[in-house]
Amino acid sequence: MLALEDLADKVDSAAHNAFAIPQLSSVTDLSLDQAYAIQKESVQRRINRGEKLLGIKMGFTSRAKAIQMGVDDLIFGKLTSSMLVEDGGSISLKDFVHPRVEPELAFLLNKPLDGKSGMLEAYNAVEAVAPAIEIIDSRYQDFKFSLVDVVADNSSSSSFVLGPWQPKPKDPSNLGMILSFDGTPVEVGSTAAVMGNPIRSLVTAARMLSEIGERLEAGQVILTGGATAAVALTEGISVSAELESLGRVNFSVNA
Ligand code: OOG
Ligand code: MG
Repeated sequence: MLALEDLADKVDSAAHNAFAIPQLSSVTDLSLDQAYAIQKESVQRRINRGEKLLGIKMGFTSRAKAIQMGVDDLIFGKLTSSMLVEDGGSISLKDFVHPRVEPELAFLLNKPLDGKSGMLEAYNAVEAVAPAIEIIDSRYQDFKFSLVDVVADNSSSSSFVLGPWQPKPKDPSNLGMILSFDGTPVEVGSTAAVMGNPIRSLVTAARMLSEIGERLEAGQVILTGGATAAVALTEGISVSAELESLGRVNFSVNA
């Protein structure tokens, strides 16, 4: 059994330097608790480099994502300041291993949420919503992993782009979303695909964090999970996500 700190170094270094590594589960047995401990250690390395914690991303909250990756347990990861790409900004593929994008609904909180919060409390804690694109990037070879591997790798968190914050809709549970490359739709879905209602993803994030003694805080951003399968990025494209009644968010990939 390798020390969890060594495994955290491994995933952190792979993410920081953009290279692929074998799955941790191919060299050692890990429990889910140990995987989250590795995630915590690796995020701590980012904080030690001066990054700020901005929020949480939820994973596998839609069937489309669970089927695509072959994992159907809900997971979370941490979002930090170095991951934020400005709306309309650009990225370079050399900073990633094999990045993919997925359209998401983001929430901004105006109060903390604990693990006992229900749907109404969670909705009331939402200050604003925004269309978002998550750029996921597994550090594992061929983008293949087991549940414990992906959790240890901060749930593939890599970058995210937020559109303009908007007042929350009365009902965010069935908003159409379109992911486009160079203006051509590549995935079409609905926020309904995210646990029937993205607010449920927020409730789940609060519950899962409370199980490890943490809490969602006011000012944090929650990415509620990809509503469609993720699509691989290629050089030189422009990527946009449009959410019904909430507008759009976009970025481009350098040629
Ligand atoms: C894991 C991250 C899943 C989502 O929105 O479902 C995720 C992965 O697919 O690599 O971010
Ligand atoms: Mg995601």
